[in-house]
Amino acid sequence: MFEGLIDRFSIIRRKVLGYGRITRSELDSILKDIRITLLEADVNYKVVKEFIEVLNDHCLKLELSRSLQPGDLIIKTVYEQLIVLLGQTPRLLIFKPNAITVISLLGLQGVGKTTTAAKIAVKYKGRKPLLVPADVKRPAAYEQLQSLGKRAGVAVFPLEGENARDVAKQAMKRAHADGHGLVIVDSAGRLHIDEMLVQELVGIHKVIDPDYRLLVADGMSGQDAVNQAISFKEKVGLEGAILTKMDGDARGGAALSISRAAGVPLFFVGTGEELPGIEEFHPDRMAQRILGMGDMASLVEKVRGLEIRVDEKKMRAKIEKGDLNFVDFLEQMKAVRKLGPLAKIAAMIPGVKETDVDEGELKKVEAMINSMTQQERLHPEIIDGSRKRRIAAGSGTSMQDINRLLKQFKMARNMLKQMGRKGKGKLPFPLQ
Ligand SMILES: Nc1nc2c(ncn2[C@@H]2O[C@H](COP(=O)(O)OP(=O)(O)OP(=O)(O)O)[C@@H](O)[C@H]2O)c(=O)[nH]1
Ligand SMILES: [Mg+2]
Repeated sequence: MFEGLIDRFSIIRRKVLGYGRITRSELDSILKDIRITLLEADVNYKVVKEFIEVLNDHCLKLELSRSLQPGDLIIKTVYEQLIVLLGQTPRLLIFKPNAITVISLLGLQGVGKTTTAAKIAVKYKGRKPLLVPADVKRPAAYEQLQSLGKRAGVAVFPLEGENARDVAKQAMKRAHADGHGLVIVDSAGRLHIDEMLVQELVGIHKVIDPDYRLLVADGMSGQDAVNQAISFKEKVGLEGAILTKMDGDARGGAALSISRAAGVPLFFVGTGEELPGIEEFHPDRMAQRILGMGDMASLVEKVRGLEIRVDEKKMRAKIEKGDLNFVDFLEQMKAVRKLGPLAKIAAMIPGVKETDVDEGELKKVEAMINSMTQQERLHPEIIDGSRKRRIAAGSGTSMQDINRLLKQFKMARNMLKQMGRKGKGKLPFPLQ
């Protein structure tokens, strides 16, 4: 997400932290770099102008000349102001305890409404969601929702009738009767915001009385997404927005502008075509990510969300004794893989970029371990020359690859042993 923006900010950050003294001219140069970076990321120019002015005011109040580390003060200020720009506090869905929470998803054609409806249903499956197809224009739309609902294992209200408003009305009745705690209404998209669409949405909202009217917009469409938010908010009313396709080459402009320029807070971002590809939007975490400070909180939550059950006690004892083996290693690797592509996960760790992780190399490692016998995995020290040759042939790798893997494994094992002995704090990811 936002690779270009993150790269530019990490250069700025290094430059700022490298200054021993920051006077007016250095500050001007820093602000200029930030301005250009934001404009290149397609952030609304008015938002950029205001942001730079605010930063300037705040920086002038810092006692830069007296500080031994003026760069830190600037970075902290940029971080704080970025959080404000991104909407300050995370907007989370609040569920009513003894009533149905109703979400209406609306937006233009092809932005990801139907997919997002299913993603939200999966995320809050415990609330017994009901997916409602209020898209009667396109026959395939209902089938799409139905098949997504099936994959997600959640109920989909059948499309009865030709009027979206009637479908929505019947669906609400059903939701009450069947004890659903969450209703997600997927509406039809159009190429433009026209009067028909507005009337249809207003009509649906009258019968479902939504708690959240959320605009779904394509994160890659930059300022268009912001303009859609402005129009829909004015014509239909909005509680918030969801930006999809942030896994693509979205430059960041929409996410950084929408809250300030449209007055519409961001609730979620879509990060993939698959059903788990949705994340709550946390301004502080996003600011950390943009500034290259890593995103440990998101990472920890992701790991928790997937409930990887690693027997920590057992693992810790093994590490302390230094008898970690390739079976444990493979298990860990598989557990981490469940979270998604390794590169994406690694990019949440401070100082690691998505491009730093060579998936090919990791697949090779997996192939080599798979070619070992169980005995070899449990006792890597028995792997001698002829075993190495066999493993290399079996995994389509070379002797050098095997030697490198064994050497790295030994180093990692010793390092973990030392860290484990210290006994303080948590084990490093993914063993925590
Ligand atoms: N990469 C990626 N693709 C997404 C994401 N969200 C949706 N898509 C894809 O975008 C395309 C359109 O998604 P839909 O959910 O059908 O969009 P829609 O807004 O319901 O479309 P209409 O009902 O035709 O207006 C599909 O191919 C989805 O797989 C996302 O977060 N990332
Ligand atoms: Mg749709």
